[in-house]
Amino acid sequence: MKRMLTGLQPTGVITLGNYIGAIKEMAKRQDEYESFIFVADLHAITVPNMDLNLKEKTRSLIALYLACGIDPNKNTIFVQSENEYHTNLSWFLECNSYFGELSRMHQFKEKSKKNENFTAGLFTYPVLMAADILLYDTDVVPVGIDQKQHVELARDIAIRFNNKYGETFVVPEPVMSGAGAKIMDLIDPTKKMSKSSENQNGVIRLLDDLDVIRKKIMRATTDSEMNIKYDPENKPGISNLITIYASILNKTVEEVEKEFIDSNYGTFKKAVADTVVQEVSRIQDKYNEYINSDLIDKILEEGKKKSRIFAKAKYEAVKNKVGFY
Ligand code: ATP
Ligand code: LTN
Repeated sequence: MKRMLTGLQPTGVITLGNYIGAIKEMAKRQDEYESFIFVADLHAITVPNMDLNLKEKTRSLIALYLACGIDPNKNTIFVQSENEYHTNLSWFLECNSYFGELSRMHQFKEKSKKNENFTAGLFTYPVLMAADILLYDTDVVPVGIDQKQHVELARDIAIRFNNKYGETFVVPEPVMSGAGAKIMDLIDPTKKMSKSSENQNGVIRLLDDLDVIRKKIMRATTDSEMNIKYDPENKPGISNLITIYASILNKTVEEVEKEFIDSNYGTFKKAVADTVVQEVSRIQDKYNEYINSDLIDKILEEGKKKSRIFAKAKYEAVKNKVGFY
């Protein structure tokens, strides 16, 4: 059976973008693959943030994974920092990565601009991500489009290592959820909906109050036309709402356009709001069941054991290939 793996950072409550771009895709494919999903807490400390509260955020993220349909019987669920082979392998990969290629990573360029005192960890972030992926012989990595370049780097590193030391790593592929690979901000639909966005009115968090979610959608920026047409360049706001509606209901963009051919923006927004609220409400009910249960501790204990078995074997193989004592 082929393998699938993804991770999210515990940097805040996950957004509708994270859900549509990564988690929903993972849940959809969990029967087809042997799958691993983890909390990328080591990645979360690459940016300065005094308010990380990692323990609580990690637990909350696991409860959200479960609430979003990640089945603990079909996935190995674990916390990255509980498995030291990730950082161990990262060193070997750093020694097979180039300063130039890491300097070209879009995320690094963007985040290092925000704070001139950026850390070395922010720079080597994509190499740790490659280690996360390559440790498990991962075939596919569901991610949003912003992470595609990082998965491509993991591919390059795997190929380079295999050429130098002999066949060691499976070469992974990113998989993206079509139009849903990039959900945009509701207020500024030319930028990505992001957990760490300054204006929260443009961001839907999965634990937001349902009335607040409805209001955010009803106030989403649109345009001065009246037709519900998918045209991201000229109609980014409406196109984003079409994407959200289509992704949640597993419809195509064309089906949505047809459904609302005679509707005005108010009617369409209300339909989008109803759909999102219904989906999020279902997720929140499940979240509340899980968040205080000891199921989370059991899942993580098991995930830690299982992930370490896989990771240790691969790490030992890498050490042997490189020729260590
Ligand atoms: P931050 O704002 O802290 O950088 P983020 O919201 O971008 O966080 P990540 O934890 O970096 O979220 O991303 C988790 C996963 O969700 C990744 O696979 C990423 O590609 C995907 N993702 C993030 N934002 C979106 C979005 N707006 N649309 C689709 N996928 C997204
Ligand atoms: N960088 C990713 C999180 C992440 C990840 C991974 C995703 C860390 N390691 C391995 C897929 C596979 C992000 O979402 N910001």
